[in-house]
Amino acid sequence: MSRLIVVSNRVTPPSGDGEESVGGLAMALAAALREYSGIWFGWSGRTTPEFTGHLHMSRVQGVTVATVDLEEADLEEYYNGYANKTLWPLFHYRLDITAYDRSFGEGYERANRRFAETLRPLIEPDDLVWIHDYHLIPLARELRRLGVKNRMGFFLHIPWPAHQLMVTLPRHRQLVQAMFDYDLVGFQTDGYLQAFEEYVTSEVDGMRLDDEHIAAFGKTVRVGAFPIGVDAADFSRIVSSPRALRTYDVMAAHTVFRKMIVGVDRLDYSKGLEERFLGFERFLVDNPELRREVLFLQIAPLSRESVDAYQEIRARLDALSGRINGEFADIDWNPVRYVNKTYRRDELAGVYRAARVGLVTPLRDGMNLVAKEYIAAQNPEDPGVLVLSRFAGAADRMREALIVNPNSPEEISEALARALTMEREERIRRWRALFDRVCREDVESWRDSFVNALADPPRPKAATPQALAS
Ligand code: GDG
Repeated sequence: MSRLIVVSNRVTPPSGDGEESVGGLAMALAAALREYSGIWFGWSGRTTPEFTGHLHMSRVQGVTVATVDLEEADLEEYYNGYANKTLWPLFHYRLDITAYDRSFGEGYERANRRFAETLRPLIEPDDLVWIHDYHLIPLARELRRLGVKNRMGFFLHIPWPAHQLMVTLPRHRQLVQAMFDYDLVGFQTDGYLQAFEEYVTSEVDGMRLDDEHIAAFGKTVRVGAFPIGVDAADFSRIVSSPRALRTYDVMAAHTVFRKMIVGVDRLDYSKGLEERFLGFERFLVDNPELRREVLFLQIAPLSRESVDAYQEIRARLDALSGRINGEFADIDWNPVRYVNKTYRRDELAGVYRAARVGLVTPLRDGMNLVAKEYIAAQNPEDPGVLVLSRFAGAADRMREALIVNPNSPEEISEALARALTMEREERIRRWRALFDRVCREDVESWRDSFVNALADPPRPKAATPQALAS
């Protein structure tokens, strides 16, 4: 079996003490690398005044980890800049806060070049190279420039935006062209893959050759939808760990005579937290008889705090939760409990299990792993109900959830009322179908289907001269 080299911006292997970092990508990659011998390469999370290219090598929980420090300017222009102020908002349909700053684009190219130069000596001839996410789109191009001939795959964890949004990005063509230096490009859903195809066919005269291949810029790339999953078996196991059980008991004690609604999200404007709070407020107004029977717990660990938009949403959520509690609280009850702390994974499992409703309402989300974790953690005899945004990639394959438009407080309110009053029989029926799929389409099957496709591609039909020339 070939060695696997996984590359992602941040490298956060499991620490083994339950204190894993927050973020879907880290969760998934830690699980993916457990099975393969190989290397996980990325940014150390540290900066130096000048770039040195010095590699830090270590071995953590059976995974060889190689990291490099970046220069301070890289942090500003590449990470906080192009990645998190340009591509993240644009790909999540937030044109209004997308920054198109030329220095960000230059920093992005520079950081990708530096990653390529540092990674190059670690790559052996038979290695498969699997590059992750929007921070690193041009990495294969830079590695090819340095002579790397290995098979290289790219997986995009976030949505691919509609054509008309994509073209608002200066130098969008160069960014897309860089994707054709991969052998395989994976998206979370068929919808994102279609949006990519639409860009390529209408903007740069590319063409689809067959079910799995697209040609443009004189090259052919294999493409596919590879919906990411969670480590469902592990989640079902940790839900009965001592710490998960204790957390469950604590939550149950705090919600005697009440049902808990839970949301768990990195504090990010794409997650629809404001709209969710407004939907919950609507529910309180519309359902006076259910009002005192519920408690809404929102866990939202802080992220990307040096980006202004994240500070702004934090301030707005503080105000909104205060307003709702101010309006509805009683001497023995606060409707909203809003916390910005990070919890251990086993504690989260206990919280999910204690919640009658999992409220997952992003405005846009590549997949959303919380929806799947919530399902994995439920008690089969008395499961809760998942309320899920139609704009999460997860909604494609989780139709037994109550699907809502997160922009509509009325839809959120109605779904909450329905979830809270749903008979056990219906809850079990819906949960069973969701659970079976979450277990089948887990992180292992995601990893294996991507790596197998990368290792062993079917031969594409020959591209037409027209497509190859464009
Ligand atoms: C990106 C894409 C895609 C949250 N709070 C705590 C905590 N978390 C964990 C959750 C979950 C992960 O963070 C969040 O994953 P999501 O998938 O919901 O979202 P993103 O971080 O935006 O991930 C997303 C994903 O990549 C994978 O491809 O699904 O669409 O945006 O695992 O449990 N974990 C701990 N404490 C917390 O307080 N330990």
